[in-house]
Amino acid sequence: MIFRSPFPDVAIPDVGLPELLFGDLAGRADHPALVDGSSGRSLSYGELAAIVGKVAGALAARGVRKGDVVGIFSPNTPFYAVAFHGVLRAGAVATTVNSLYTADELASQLRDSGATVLITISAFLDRAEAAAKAEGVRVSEIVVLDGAPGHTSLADLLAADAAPPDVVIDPATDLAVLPYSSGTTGRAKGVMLTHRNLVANIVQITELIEAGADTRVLAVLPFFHIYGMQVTMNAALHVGATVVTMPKFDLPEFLRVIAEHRTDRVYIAPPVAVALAKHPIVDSYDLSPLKVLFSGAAPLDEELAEAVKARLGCTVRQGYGMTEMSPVSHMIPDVREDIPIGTVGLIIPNMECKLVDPGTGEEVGVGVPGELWCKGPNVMAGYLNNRDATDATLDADGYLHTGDVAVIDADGVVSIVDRVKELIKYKGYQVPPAELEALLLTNPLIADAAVIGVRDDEGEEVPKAFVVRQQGVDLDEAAVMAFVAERVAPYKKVRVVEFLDAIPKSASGKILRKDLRARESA
Ligand code: 4UU
Repeated sequence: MIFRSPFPDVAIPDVGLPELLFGDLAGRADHPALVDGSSGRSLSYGELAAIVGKVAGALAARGVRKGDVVGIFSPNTPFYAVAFHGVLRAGAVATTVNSLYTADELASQLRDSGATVLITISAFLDRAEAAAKAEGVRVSEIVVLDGAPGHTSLADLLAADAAPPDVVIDPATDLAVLPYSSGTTGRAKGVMLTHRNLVANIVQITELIEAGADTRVLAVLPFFHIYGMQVTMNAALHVGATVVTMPKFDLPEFLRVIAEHRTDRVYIAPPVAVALAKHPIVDSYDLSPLKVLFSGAAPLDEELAEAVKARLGCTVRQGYGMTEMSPVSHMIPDVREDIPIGTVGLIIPNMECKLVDPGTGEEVGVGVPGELWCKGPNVMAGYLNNRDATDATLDADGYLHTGDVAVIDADGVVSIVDRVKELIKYKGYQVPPAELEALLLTNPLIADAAVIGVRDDEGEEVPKAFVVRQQGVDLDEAAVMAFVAERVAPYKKVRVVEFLDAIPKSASGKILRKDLRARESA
């Protein structure tokens, strides 16, 4: 049984992303596109388009060609958007890197993606330089946006006053971005998203939200992640809104920016909703500008969402998506007061879904949980250099197997009820168990290891490691946690450890995660 979007299809412009966003600035050239929430400095649409063109020209002059990969390693600022769109305008592909990554994590993404240029900021230069030197990394130039001795700065790029290169983009086949996601299994992989994928999702999303030139969007979610990149930044730029950037989440600063910059549309992940529902300082700010609080990236608890709504007097909405879908497939439209905010709403335009029983492989109907499969113009082209992972995720009919379990009701409203994939999400960030397992196995005191997600006391999903010690060694929980913490970004830390005599495995040697999960609920 195929479930189709209840909305009519929207036309997807046959253009690349730069053309969609900056091709026609009529009436918006002087309107603010981006505002730095800390300094208040702003860039108009006209200025943004002009400097994006110059950055593209300067990158081309430095040898960046169509299809080349450029890494971006920076917190959210207006210049992130400049770098991002400059790369795409040059016909190159942006691989966006998590700001919290260690030098090793950064190096693996640069190596795997084949990036030749890395754009960063001076505060991240230590990690950028260490990663660029790592074996197999091809980065030959590091651009430091705010400048650093011996490096090209954004000012240098702009000073060249170069015209953007004449590149012809084929939106259907040319890649625009290469964010990393572990998908349903294994380590992080490059997700190949074409210009068509990004453009499609932007028009699919903007069809269901009430946003325009008067809208002021708060961009605290990182632009390196597909949610921040597409939903917060690109969709907002498409409708001519103003995007107010914040480099990281800090509750008082977040509340100050909403109050002072009068942002009416704020995108968050569920942990921010917890703070908004419970923290006493929330009452000290005038949050009346806030009209729509939109949550995604992890399950939003209905009761919590209602508490935030009651406390702030705003509308709360939820969306569901995945990097591999550019990212949105389901959301609650702004105007649909009737849809429960603990659900992920309706299938967005131009998409269709199936629900498939993970045990039997049979398609299921209304009211029965099944793995969610989705198809549409926003679904990725595949994983970079990884045919096996692509084939395991995208089937011959074009359906992406999400690894999430959903239920659809008779009105077409979808709830996410479980996850059958390995992925752990800590505060909305991806923590691939395979990566932590491989890391644990590099410890000579560890004979075997498996990692799953468990709930902590606050209901937050956290990584738990099951560890088998080498015979006769002395190794405690704290030592295991410290070993991991020293080597990964803070959000990937193992937060619970249990020692076992053996990791349950199938005959073919696969970790039986469901047996480990069953131990937890027992
Ligand atoms: C339960 O997190 C994302 C995308 C987030 C997003 C998408 C559309 C936010 C707002 C929006 O409108 O991408 P990834 O690739 O980092 O993680 C994807 C996984 C999903 O497979 C699912 O397990 O994150 C989980 N997830 C959710 N789970 C994402 N959104 C939800 C949700 N409820 N609302």
